[in-house]
Amino acid sequence: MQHDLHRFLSGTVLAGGQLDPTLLGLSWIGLAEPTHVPQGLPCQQLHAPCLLGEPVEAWFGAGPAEAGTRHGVRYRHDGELLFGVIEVAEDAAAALGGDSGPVLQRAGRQAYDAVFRLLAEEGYSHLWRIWNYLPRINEETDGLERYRQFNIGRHLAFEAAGRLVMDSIPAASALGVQGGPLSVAFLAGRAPTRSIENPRQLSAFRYPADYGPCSPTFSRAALGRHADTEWLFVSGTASIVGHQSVHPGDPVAQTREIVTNLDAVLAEASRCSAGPAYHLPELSARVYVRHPEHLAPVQAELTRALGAEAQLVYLQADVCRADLLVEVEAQACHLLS
Ligand code: 3EB
Repeated sequence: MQHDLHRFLSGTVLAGGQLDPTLLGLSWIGLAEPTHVPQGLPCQQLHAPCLLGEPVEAWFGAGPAEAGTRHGVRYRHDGELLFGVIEVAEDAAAALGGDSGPVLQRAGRQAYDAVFRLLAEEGYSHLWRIWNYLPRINEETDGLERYRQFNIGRHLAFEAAGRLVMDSIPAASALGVQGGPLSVAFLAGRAPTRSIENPRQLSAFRYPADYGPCSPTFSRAALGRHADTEWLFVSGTASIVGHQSVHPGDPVAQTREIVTNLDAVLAEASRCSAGPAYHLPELSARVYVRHPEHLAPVQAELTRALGAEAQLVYLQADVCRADLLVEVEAQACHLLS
C-alpha cells in the first residue's frame, strides 16, 4: 500500500481527535496562534494569511513516531525520517556573543547550527527538505536585504558542518511572512536523497554575486526513498530563467514560467527516479502569492496546468526577490515495486 507522507487538513481536524501515531509534524498557515496542537508535536506556524485551501499540512512517517526537543529543535521521528522545527527570535540572535554580522545572518547561522547538531546526534545525517520563513524578507537593514543576510548565515552553517557537498544540498523554500521569529522546519532521513537541478535555471548555489554576498544553499528538487515509496520534493520555484527574474509585474506570465520550470524539474526527476515518471497533475503544492489580488489569475493558470484535482493551498507571502510575485513548491510520491 502506498504510504501517505503528506496530507492537507482543515484547522479543526485536530480538535478532540486521537493523535495518529505516525504523524511527524504540522505546517500551519495563519496569523493566529495554532490551536489544539497535541503536546510534543512539532508545528511550524507560517505567519501568513491563507487565501485558498486547507491551512494545515500534516507530515507522516511509516511507523510509530517518538518526540524530542534538543538544541531548541522540536522534532518527531519514526526511525527513518525526522521532522523538526526551530524558531530563532531576532533579539535573541542579536544578543548572541561571539558571532558577528547582521541579525538575520546570526539567526540563520544559529538555527542551522542547531539543526546540524541534532541531526548528527540522532543519526539522521541527510537533510531532505527545508522550509524557511522570516518577516520583512525584502527589507534592507545594516545595508543588506534581510534575505541576503539569511543566506550568509545559512551558507556559513552548511560550510562549518561540511555540508556544502554537491548532490547532497537539500530542496528548500525561503519566503517572507508577516511576523514571528525566523522559523526553519525540515525533514531529514537516515538515507540520502538525490539532488535534482533544473536545466532552465542556473543552480542557486552558483548564483552570481548580484544576488548577495553568499549564494542560496538549496537544490531545485530532491528524491528520497522512505519505506516502499519514493518522494519528490520540489523547491520553491519562481519565474527565473538562468539566474534572472523574468516577466516583472506580470503575475500570469510569471505563473506560466513557473509551470515551465516545474515541468523541466519533473523531467529531470523522472530521469533520476527509480520508478515511473512524474507529471504535473499529481503534484500537491503550496502557492505563495505576493499580492492577494493576484490570487484569481494565478489560480486560473495553475488549474489549467495542474488540473482541477491537484491539491493546492494558496497563501500570501513575499517571494525572496522583490520583483517576483509568485512562487510554487510541490511534492509527489510514487510507490516503488
Ligand atoms: C529562486 O529560485 C527563488 O533561499 O531557500 C526558491 C527556493 C528561492 C528556495 C531559498 C529561494 C530558496 O532563487 C527563491
